Amino acid sequence: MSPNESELRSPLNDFVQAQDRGRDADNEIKSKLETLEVKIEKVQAKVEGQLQEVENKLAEQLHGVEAKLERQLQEVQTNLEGQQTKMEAKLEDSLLAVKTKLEGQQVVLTKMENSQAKLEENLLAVQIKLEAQLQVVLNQLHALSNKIDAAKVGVPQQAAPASATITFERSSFERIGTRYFRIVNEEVLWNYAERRCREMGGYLAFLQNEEEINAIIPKLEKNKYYWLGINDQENEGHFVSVASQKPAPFLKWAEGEPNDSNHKNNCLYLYNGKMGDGYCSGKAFFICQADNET
Ligand SMILES: [Ca+2]
Ligand SMILES: [Ca+2]
Repeated sequence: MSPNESELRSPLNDFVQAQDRGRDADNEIKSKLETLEVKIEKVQAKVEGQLQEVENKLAEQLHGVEAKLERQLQEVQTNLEGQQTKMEAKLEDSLLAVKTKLEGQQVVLTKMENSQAKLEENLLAVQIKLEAQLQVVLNQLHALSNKIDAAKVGVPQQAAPASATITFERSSFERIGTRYFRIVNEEVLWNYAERRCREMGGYLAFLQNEEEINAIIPKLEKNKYYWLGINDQENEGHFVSVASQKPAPFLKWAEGEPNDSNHKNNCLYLYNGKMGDGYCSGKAFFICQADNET
């Protein structure tokens, strides 16, 4: 080997050695890198595992919260429904109680009305009986007076004329205008007034024209209702005279009348010179007439 050669060999060797060393270093780095990679993979797997765990836990908790909320909602709903049912039941009870109470009051009212009607009927019967008795006594007195008169003038006794009763009854009516009337200042139902006039031998009166109204007004009390013998009980709006059974030929309505209030105004009254339809079950004074012309 030439010195040159040996001189050259040394650096070459150095180079080769250096190269070997470099290779070793490379291998080492590579191996370290591989180890690192494995470590990273492990960490990654671990992190992924933990993440999954956290996710699962969260999902579980969420589920739990949802279920709890649903339960609470259900509870609230059940509670509300219960309260509603309770309130409904309570309301129904109260309504029923009120209804029962009202019905009870109605029964009492009906009973009272019935007993009042009965009482009025009894009173009417007694009054009619007394009036009939009075009539008999008056007739006897009248006959007796005739007898006395006949005895006084010395003529033979005559039986009292058959018309004596009528004559007497007529005498209780007064001439107002061209006809005979009797004004009774006693407040009674329309039916009763109608009956009373017939008991007296007349009819519940009707006024034929303006002159008769003008003639009778001074005999009547102001602001008082007087029943007249006209009604539309048979046929609504068709006012018929109870004396003649004919349609009323003359009507002088007050303002707003006739209004058939509540479909129950069927009996005619006179009030301050004008007429109106009133409740037959109301009470008023009344006027009788002796004839049945109208
Ligand atoms: Ca009517
Ligand atoms: Ca009326």
